[in-house]
Amino acid sequence: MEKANCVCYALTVVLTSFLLAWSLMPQTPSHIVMATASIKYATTNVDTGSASYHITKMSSPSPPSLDIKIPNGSSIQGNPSYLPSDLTVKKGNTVTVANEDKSEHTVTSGTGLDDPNSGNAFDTEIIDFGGNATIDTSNLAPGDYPFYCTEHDYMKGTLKVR
Ligand SMILES: [Cu+2]
Repeated sequence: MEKANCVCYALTVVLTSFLLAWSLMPQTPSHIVMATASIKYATTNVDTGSASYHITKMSSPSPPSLDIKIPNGSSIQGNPSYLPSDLTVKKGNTVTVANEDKSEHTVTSGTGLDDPNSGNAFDTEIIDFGGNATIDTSNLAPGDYPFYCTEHDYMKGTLKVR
């Protein structure tokens, strides 16, 4: 047999086998295939709908703020001192402190000037009017850390590391 004829014969065998296999397969009318497809599609939509509902529920709360603001007027006793005064963070988070008052302030760990452990956990030291400071919590053991301002020790808050 010539080479060309040989190739032609092989192709014919393959094609015939394919057609034979196809004809032996149970035939499904195309409208049933399409109906099944749309049922599957509808089911998928229902699933996707419920999945995206859960995703929306999980992602909708805004991430907790890691900022402490010292608002204008905070040096006056009785005014809000730290906003928030009670902040929960994850160990490793960095807390940013913004002093928006017209006085100098600190965020110093401890219960007050008479606390012997004052400033041991963290201490921003003096933050100038309009200035910022950060508190790195990566070296803090999980727990509640009261803090205060060394310039105005009635300014108090709690940093909760989890
Ligand atoms: Cu202060």
